[in-house]
Amino acid sequence: LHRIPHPPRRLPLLGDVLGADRRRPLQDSMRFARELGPVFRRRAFGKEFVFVWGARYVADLADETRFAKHVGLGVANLRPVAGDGLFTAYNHEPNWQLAHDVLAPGFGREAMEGYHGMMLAVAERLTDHWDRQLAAGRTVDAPGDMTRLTLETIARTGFGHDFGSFERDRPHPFVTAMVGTLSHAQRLNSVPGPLAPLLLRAAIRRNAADMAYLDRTVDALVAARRRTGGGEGDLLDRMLATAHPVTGERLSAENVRRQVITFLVAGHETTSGALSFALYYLARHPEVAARARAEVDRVWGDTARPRYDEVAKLRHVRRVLDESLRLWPTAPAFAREARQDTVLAGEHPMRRGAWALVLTPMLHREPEVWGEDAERFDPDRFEAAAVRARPPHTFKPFGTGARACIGRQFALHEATLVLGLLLRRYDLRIDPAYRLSVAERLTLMPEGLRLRLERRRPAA
Ligand code: MNH
Repeated sequence: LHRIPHPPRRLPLLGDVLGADRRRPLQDSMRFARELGPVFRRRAFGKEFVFVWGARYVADLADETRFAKHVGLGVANLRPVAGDGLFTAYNHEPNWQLAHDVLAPGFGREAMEGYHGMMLAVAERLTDHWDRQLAAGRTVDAPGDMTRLTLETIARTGFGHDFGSFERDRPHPFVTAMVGTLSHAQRLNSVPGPLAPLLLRAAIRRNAADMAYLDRTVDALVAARRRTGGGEGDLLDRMLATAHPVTGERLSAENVRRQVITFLVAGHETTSGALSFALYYLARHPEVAARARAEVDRVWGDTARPRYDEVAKLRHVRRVLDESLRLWPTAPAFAREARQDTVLAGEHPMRRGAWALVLTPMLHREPEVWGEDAERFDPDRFEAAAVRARPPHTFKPFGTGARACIGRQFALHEATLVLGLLLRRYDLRIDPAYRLSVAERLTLMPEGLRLRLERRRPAA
């Protein structure tokens, strides 16, 4: 450990928190990364945290035989909310494998095809909403509306539920409570553990109320399904009724509750951010938007409702999305722990259980991989030939290994579909004075991003 660089100014008790931006810990770590290099450490409240972003080291951490997911920091702080749900489960908890095996088919091709029509219906609620804003001469709140869209999509496809997000002026209370618990989990890392009850008394009380609200929402949703019987084989049906293909075991009622919260949160917050950043870059780079739009026109033509298999054909739109996720991977870090005593990249000895945090936005800016112009937005980096030329494990917005994102295809399908529909229908204009500001609540979101729309052509 002593060979790993750390910031020069260290306080006896507080460590490296001096000058730290407690509201933006990720961007703060990115600053340290640029100063200190591909592996560095920060101390906070007597604990030492190791950060890794150099491509060589991340590739080594991706070796599943020697490393595994570590449930720590922000993820661990979500345990009271998401318990042993898929995202927050410890590797050794039997409920992880059980739920993974039961729910994985819910993200297979057949299931995805079944979601497509519902995704399209929700996207049309978005364009109806945007048409009304446009007619009223108003700009649109891009992150707010992307959150409306993605929450309705996961609620509808996963749970047959409608939050009515587009019929509300303010975010649904579920969203407010969720953002509350995510922000709280992040804030817990910025105070010394033992002092948290004292320093965050009011916040802890508010968090308890937020968690209770999430629980109540989910319990009502599950009770309704138990009353009315099956949906159409959606995630909730699988959670309630599907037995493990080998052991025949089912998820317990308490575990179902944790999974529903997990999917409602994990299933919309990061996709909303990804869509919002993509809209930001499209509005900032009209030439990129024009090229993507030309592709939509060519591939979809005037088809009002593109079919499932027509979405993946939007290759350039997908590259816009990938490039946005490169610069701002909306789940911006993941932790890896050593399964046994080992040496990271032949350099840094790690004991069994020792862990490091991968800083994805910095991995995605690693000059040796992405070039000296890594800060520049350029979807062509995801041309097939360029992708093939890059070493593996250099683009990791969905994490890695057995615990990587189960909703990856779901998110990519939904986001590509929606970007295609929006590009085809509107010109996106951004206030030239807007400067990208990235808000953090464990996940990333562009802050204060408003777009002015222009209708491109009459309704298809
Ligand atoms: Mn998702 C895990 C990013 C969309 C459900 N997700 C992860 C991880 C990352 C991630 C990174 C791994 C975290 C870790 O190693 O600690 N997820 C994303 C991003 C998007 C996303 C960037 C959108 C863009 N995720 C979705 C969607 C769903 C979903 C959509 C559900 C419908 N994600 C999950 C679940 C896990 C996860 C569940 C935990 C999987 C596991 O550990 O088995």
